[in-house]
Amino acid sequence: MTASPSAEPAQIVVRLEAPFTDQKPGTSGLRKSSRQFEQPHYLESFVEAVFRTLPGVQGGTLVLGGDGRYGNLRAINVILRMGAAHGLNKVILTTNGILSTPAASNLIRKRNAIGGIILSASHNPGGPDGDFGVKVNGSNGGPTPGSFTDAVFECTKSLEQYATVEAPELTLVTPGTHNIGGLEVEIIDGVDDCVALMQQLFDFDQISALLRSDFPLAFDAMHAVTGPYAKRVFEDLLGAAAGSVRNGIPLEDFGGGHPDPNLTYAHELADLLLKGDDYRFGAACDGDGDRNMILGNRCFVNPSDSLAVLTANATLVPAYASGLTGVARSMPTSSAVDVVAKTLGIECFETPTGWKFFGNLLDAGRITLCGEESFGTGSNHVREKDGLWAVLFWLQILAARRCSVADIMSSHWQRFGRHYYSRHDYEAVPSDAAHGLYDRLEGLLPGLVGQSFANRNITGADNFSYTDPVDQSVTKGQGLRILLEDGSRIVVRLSGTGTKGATIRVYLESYVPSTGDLHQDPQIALAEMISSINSLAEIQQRTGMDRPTVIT
Ligand code: VG1
Ligand code: CO
Repeated sequence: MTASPSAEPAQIVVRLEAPFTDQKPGTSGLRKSSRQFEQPHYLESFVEAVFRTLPGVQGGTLVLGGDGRYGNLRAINVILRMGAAHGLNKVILTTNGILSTPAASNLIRKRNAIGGIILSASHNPGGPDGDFGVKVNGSNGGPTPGSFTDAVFECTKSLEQYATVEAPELTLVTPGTHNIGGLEVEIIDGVDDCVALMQQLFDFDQISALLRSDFPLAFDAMHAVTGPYAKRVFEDLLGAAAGSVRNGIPLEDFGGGHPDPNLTYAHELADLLLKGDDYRFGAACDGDGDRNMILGNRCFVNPSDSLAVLTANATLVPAYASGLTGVARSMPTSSAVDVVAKTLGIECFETPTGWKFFGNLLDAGRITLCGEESFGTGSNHVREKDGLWAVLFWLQILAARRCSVADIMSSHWQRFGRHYYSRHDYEAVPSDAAHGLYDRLEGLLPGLVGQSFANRNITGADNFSYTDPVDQSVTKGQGLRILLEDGSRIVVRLSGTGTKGATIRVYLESYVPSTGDLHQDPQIALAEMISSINSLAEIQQRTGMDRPTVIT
């Protein structure tokens, strides 16, 4: 441990020539290109607004880290200096500034911090030509609510100056304690606390017995944040073969890849599992470690189904052995989990897209598990989705049931029926074209009820609005829904995380009961709905794209 001398550093007030007007956070924090973040004072403006808005900064403890992308260490040092100027008492950092989003959530809770700042643009590419992002979490460990991000945005729009101090750069290579004036900077190993939490939740001996049997697994960290965590957990502690964790060293540009664990961007892993027979289990996580993709031999697990399977099998995990209080899913996520919740006799909530909407339900003890179709699953152990946790949950189920991933899916559908589901993403669409398409479709909605669509009647069409059951706050305009008479539905949304043009997301869902055909290709099962929404929304004409960028 080293303690640097703590002479009171000089306070500096920097005046802005003009405020920034574009610092509105999206679905998950402020996300912009690295170049935008490199403009003089850009990061500082947002951080100043955060420090002025977040309760408890004076004398408080803050957790700080990121997914290791280009700009991470620079941003950490900027925030440390500004934190010192704003009277923070302590900042908890992790070695090399590497901290996954769920690990940050855990640290905030464990160390009674006022919150955390996570430097990540999640699954967006990194590097000088990629994206950077800043997420702010509150004292419960979860993403701050819309009321907070709105207040931060308002503050940035009229910001005249920010405060910082002079201090030498920290390199964060080794654990230790430093001081910047009255601010204590504690650097810890970020993996330890996360591993300890996982060991409390899961039966590591049972999973280890599985992994030490004939059960080769491949985990793809995509050169992003989960590498060090995954190596410790899967290889060092659970006994998976050395090399099971692939692309395990975090790189500033994620090795040039797109750290989004789906069939398109994690195709190397997908090919290993879906086209070959060397592995029984495969998983990948995203840039900041909160997403997960689960694969079995010749089997892709749709994330909506994954949430349903975890719910149905939760009592196999020690932490959930006594059952779940309730579950929640985001609106575009399929209703597969609803059917399980009904069978279990527990509450099931439908929230808007984004993890922040689960926070109140988790804090109030109304739900134990929650998830989104976008490869996010989590529980009340933290207040973020948690990629590694989801992988361990699946391994625990496999260790207890000793069957293949494909068997688990088949038996699940035989019991609950199958929700055929797919998401079609049209990325980097010119903003005007995307908004034109969306606005036109919204305008059509009132006239759609009673009309025929994909050989079914439309029974409802609206823009989803949510009333939080805990604090009664209302969130409107969360996505266009077209509901069909047989429970099928189509949802159209514009992404709130993209940085290039606009991304249109089309979500398709259709239920087949356990007596129906359970083993179709979802693109075929949903084909009629796909072509109907394409023509109704004029997707091809308006985007100029003849197929989606990503199909899940
Ligand atoms: C996307 C997903 C959403 C998720 C969000 C943040 O948002 O659809 O489900 O919560 O990313 O995840 P959007 O607005 O682009 O559809 V992460 O891993 O980027 O923090
Ligand atoms: Co993420």
